[in-house]
Amino acid sequence: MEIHPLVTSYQQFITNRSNHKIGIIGQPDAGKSSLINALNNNNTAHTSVHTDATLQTKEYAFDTYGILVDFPGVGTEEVSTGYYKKLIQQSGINHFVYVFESKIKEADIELIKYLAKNDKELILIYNKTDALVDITNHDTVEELKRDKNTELKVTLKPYIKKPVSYIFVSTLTQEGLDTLRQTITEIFQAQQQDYKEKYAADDMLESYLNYKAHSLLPKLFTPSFKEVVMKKNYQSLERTILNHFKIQEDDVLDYKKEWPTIQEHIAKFDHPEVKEKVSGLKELAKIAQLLRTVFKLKTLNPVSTGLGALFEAGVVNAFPTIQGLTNYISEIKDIARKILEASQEAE
Ligand SMILES: Nc1nc2c(ncn2[C@@H]2O[C@H](COP(=O)(O)OP(=O)(O)O)[C@@H](O)[C@H]2O)c(=O)[nH]1
Ligand SMILES: [Mg+2]
Repeated sequence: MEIHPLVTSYQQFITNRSNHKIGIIGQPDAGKSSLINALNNNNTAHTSVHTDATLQTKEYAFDTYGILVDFPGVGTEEVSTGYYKKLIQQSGINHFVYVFESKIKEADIELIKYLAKNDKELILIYNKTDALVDITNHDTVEELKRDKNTELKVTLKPYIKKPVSYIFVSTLTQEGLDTLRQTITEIFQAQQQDYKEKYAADDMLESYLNYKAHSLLPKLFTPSFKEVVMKKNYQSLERTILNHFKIQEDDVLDYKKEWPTIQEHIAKFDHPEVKEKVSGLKELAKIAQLLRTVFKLKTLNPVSTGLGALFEAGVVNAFPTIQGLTNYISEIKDIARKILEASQEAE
């Protein structure tokens, strides 16, 4: 079935508020990009023999949900630790795979300290295990790995409370790749679960609808708002509102018995008795109150152009018009809510 454009827009809204990324960071030339390729079983990330080729982050789809983000190397001439911290912060990512291939360096410690302080989750990787050999041939590979873990524990003890150890991997021999793939898959599954919970949450739906109402303002209260109102050309406003909420004719027919119009809503308030009660300054105050509630506004700045023009033109009793307009918007918002509620149940 075709996905409703409003549903697509809500999905994007939730995606933007959910984590679905894992950052691959660590020492230069440690094999970060190679790991992304190995995990994906295809060659997409750019790897390099000489220096770390990545200066910016690059994203690679891991599965239908998760994205692996390739970072530059930590502690190179090109990328200062300050710039690196900024990259991490801007990414908004919470989970990181930190890749080592040699002794832990000053720059690594500084970055890990920063990550721990910012409550980021860390998976520690020791790559190129195939090259882990003792030149004097005294120690076995197992002993070398144990020493590496000891170095890790001792060095990171001041910064990370929980016990730490490496996942030993090699993109060359495939060692440890299944374990790493499994760990990453579990993180993405948890993130996807979180996405689903957010998608189904009532308060997320309300905050999306409020965001939609809010972003409708500049489209309605344009400099031509006055003309539209004076000519009672409400269809153009209706079209703007329907388009903005991505509501189609079929939707209106599905969820409403009658076709709502602004004119009809205005008529309900355009009685002489109602008119007499509100006038002048009092009217302006009422309009302001109404708009603040409907659009969740802190100030009236975004609508002042349109409203100002209305009052300059001496449109008396603008209250029924604004009331009719906002009631119409509420009705369309209700249809949008129902469409999205149906999609929440279908999830
Ligand atoms: N021996 C060995 N070399 C590797 C391994 N993984 C990557 N490399 C090599 O390390 C170099 C740097 O790899 P790259 O993925 O570009 O590292 P990045 O800078 O961390 O992204 C390349 O020449 C890779 O072929 C590994 O597991 N074993
Ligand atoms: Mg790279």
